[in-house]
Amino acid sequence: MRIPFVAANWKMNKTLPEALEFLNAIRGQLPPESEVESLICAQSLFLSQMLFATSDQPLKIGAENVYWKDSGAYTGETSPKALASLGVDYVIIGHSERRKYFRETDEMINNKVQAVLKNNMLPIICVDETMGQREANEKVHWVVSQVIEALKGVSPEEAQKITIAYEPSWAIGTAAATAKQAEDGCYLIRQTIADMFSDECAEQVRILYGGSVKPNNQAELMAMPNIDGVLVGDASLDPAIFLKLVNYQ
Ligand code: G2H
Repeated sequence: MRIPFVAANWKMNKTLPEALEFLNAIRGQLPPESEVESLICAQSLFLSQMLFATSDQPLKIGAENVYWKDSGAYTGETSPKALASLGVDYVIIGHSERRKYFRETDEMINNKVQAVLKNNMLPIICVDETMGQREANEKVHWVVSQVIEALKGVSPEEAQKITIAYEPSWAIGTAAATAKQAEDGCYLIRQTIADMFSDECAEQVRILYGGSVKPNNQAELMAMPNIDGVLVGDASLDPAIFLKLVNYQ
């Protein structure tokens, strides 16, 4: 059974005091991990303090990006080995903002996926689709190829531990996809996993929808058979709204 997953992507928001104030505000109000897995992904520079502040809470802490080499002369990058040493659980990889503003390619994303798995963390791989591609009916090719490229060299045992987030960039920060549009994208991703690995593996993989998720559209999205959770940006920045999202049941 796939446990529902509510993941916050704070992006480049909040200072350390603001992050700690948020964590204090949600303390003691999170659902048990056996019912809903709750995650906050934040800027790497204060993940260690966030982990320390939530060590007794049913909350996972994740990074928003990482480099693929464990060490070396890569000034300014974040090592996956160093992230893992903090106790970080998840790393978002290939968010559309990274693909767009930082020119991340499928090959770079694949390197990062492998580095995260090698360091015993779990990747949340984002796959994107623009409105232009949707209108030109290129969605199938585009989404499928991003999944295939991201998972090159990944073993079936590793593949079943990953999470994939379907985040059509036409729905980010504006109006969400309808539940049916989101389900179509997530279904396509699950079929791709089944084709690459096996039906059993596809049954294990959690697939999230991301793009303008709010408490008022979350339940409908998460009721879809292939949507196991949500990756939430803007709405996750307010503690009261985050609590609504994780306690949606
Ligand atoms: C998509 C999403 C979180 P938002 O970027 O990854 O952000 O919920 O603000 O659309």
